[in-house]
Amino acid sequence: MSLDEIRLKIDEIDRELIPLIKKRMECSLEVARIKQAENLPIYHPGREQQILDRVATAAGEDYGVYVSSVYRNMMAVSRALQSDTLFKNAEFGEKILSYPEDMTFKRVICQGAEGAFSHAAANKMFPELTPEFMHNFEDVFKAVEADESAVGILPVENSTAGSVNPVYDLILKYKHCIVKATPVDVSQNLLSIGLAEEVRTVYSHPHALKQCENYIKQHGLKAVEFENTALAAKYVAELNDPTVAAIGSITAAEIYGLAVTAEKIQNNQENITRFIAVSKKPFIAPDSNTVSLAFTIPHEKGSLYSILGRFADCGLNLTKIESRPLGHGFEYKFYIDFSGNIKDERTLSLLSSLESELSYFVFLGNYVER
Ligand code: PRE
Repeated sequence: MSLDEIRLKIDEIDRELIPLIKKRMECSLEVARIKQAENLPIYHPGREQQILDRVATAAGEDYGVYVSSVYRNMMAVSRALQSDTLFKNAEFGEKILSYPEDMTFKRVICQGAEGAFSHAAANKMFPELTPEFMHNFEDVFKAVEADESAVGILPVENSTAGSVNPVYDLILKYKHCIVKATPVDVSQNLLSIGLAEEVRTVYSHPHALKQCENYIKQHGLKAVEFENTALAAKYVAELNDPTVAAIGSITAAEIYGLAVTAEKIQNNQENITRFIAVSKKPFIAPDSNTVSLAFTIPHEKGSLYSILGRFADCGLNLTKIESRPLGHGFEYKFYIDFSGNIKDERTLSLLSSLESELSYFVFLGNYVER
């Protein structure tokens, strides 16, 4: 048989399959109506396993695993169809669409000290406000929790050092609304009172030390972790010892009276940190372009795959996926960002469905990222 002939045969088989798939979907919707009336969950893992075992046996050794893969997908689609059609959570959509489009903050809160990269992020996102500094990340969340007019600035990811896991854990703990995000160019510099050649020890935040690992190794320096780049600069200025330096921003050098003895010492010259702004009260700007969510999924084969597939089916581009341990066994909460706006009907419908299907689902925000 030629390629064209085989393809004709496939087309013919597909023509036969479609009415059967549609018939199966109609049955699935009937099941959903019963489940809705009896308040039963959409997902029935026991029933799915029964079907997967049966079809694998029926398809035989050569095709069993492939046929069960087709069915695994088909049942994920069947669940999506059920929730899109019947379980659409109007309450969730109405709540999100009722959020205001803007908000005026009176305070902006960062972690660290003046001259920290959070300071630059705060100036970029809220230039009209003078930042206040907290000792650690959790204090930023607590300050936002206590004051609705305060917005908190937090680093979430660096292009060299990766995710800032403690911040992801706090996002999931406090569930504040993410209202803005921005990338900040991070140039690390050697800051001291003397010459670069005199330096033997460097103090900085663990991420900054990691970003400058090559420089530290090449110059045989002793690296000491400090809470924050700006606080390290402040400490080094107080020590007044030319053998000790901080790694941080040029602004930190200016603020604490240190000399910039070596510039741009980070391994990767394109070193960027992504910062977010969090608020206790939500707002969604009309031109928002990023959505953040957190959820848990059933501890079942293929469940992450099928959830992520739903985003792909809606044409949504995931820009971040992070998993954080739940604290018992190896179960995780997933945090995701994707490009989009919840005013898009398909996006809102997908989120509404997931909200009603998943046992834990948190909408963290839809905001402008630039
Ligand atoms: C179906 C879909 C979802 C359930 O998780 C199990 C099976 C299926 O498509 O076969 C149907 C259904 O909802 C059910 O049998 O409870």
